[in-house]
Amino acid sequence: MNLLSIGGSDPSSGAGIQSDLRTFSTDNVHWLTVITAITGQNTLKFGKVEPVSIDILKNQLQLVFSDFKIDGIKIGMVYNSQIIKTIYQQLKKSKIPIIVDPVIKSTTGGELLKKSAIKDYQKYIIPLATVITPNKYEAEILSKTKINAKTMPEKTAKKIQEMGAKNVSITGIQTKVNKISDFILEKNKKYVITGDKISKINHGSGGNYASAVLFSLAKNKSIKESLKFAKQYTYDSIKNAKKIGRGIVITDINEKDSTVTELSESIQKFTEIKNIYKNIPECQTNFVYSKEKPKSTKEILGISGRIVKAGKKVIVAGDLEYGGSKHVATAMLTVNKKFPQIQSAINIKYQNTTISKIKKLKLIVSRYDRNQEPKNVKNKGSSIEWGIKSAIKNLKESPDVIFHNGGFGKEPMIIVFGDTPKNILKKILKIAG
Ligand code: PXL
Repeated sequence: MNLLSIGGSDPSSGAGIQSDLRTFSTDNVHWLTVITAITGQNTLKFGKVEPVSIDILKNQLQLVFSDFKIDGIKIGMVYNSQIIKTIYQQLKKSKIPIIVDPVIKSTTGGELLKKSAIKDYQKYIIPLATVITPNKYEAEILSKTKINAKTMPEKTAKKIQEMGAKNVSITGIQTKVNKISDFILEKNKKYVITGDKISKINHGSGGNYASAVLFSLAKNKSIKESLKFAKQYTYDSIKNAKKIGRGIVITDINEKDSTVTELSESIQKFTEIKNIYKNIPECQTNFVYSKEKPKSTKEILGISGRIVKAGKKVIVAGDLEYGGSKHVATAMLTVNKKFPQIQSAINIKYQNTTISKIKKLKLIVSRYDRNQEPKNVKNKGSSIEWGIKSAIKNLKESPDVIFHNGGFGKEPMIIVFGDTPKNILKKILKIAG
């Protein structure tokens, strides 16, 4: 996926464009960049700022937009009114998610948005936002209201929303000791996301938060899911912050593969479903998840062993590995070629009661008949690919479930498909929970 970061250059690489380039590289994200200003700074102090000329700003925007398919945009430092208006002209008709990270002052005190440009920022940049992510200080400046230490900043968020931002997340509201909360105002709902506080003055956390929101939204996750994901991501980046220079620490991204994190969480939850052991087939269960557009089963994450039954308990035998599953991964890969949004699958025991539930729930279900399998397919060992292909041949929408009733010496099987492991869990809870 291609994400575009519009912002300033920070030679310490703690924030700005350079910081974004360090995020989500293990998740196949290619960052495109449009530089608005060059700053001189280190971890001790802020030096000078030089905005780029409008001519080169326009040229960067035009060449980036005329070539690449862009899945989402983050706007950071914009500095002055001319830059603001130029960005607005380019983005005003955009349909992809835009995260606006209001960058006003650096932790070391540098001015990143000119006072004279605040009005134009409100008029042109804020309305572009799918989500705007000010901290408490930035929210106060943009809304010209003070946030009371005790109450949640609903009024402030509402003011920013009235300026045109679709969704507002005001971060870093201290509510309890050792806890830090974000106040969120969506179109018709408000809520608070609270997490543990780490008291570390750092360089980079605000930008990390905004790019994580963008990454998640560009993957079609909901606003709430994306903000929760970003909060955890930011927490990890602060926890992992490093003293690179002689001044404040620079946040660091744990290069934990998010595919691994998501799948292992869902496997854990799967094993905790009540009586789930009744759904484990003789050949055991595998649960797979892949990044976008896998080329082979080697690019699909699965359990190198299986999820196995041990009495009435279910345990995970083996580790998560790319290429860890053969059968379920092949089934997923085959579906993915026709329906690219399907990136996850699990196999469960065939039971008539399960099939009846699936049919009642009006899920999209298809089947294949192993007795129809041509001999050359069997000999080649490509039964699953053949079966799944024949099951989806006439489908117009992506399948939730594909099953077969078995064959000579072959156990019947149900495979559940979804875009993410979480989505699969939801289906499993309905049909087998
Ligand atoms: O984190 C805000 C930020 C964004 N962009 C640039 C910065 C800073 C903070 O210092 O320098 C270029």
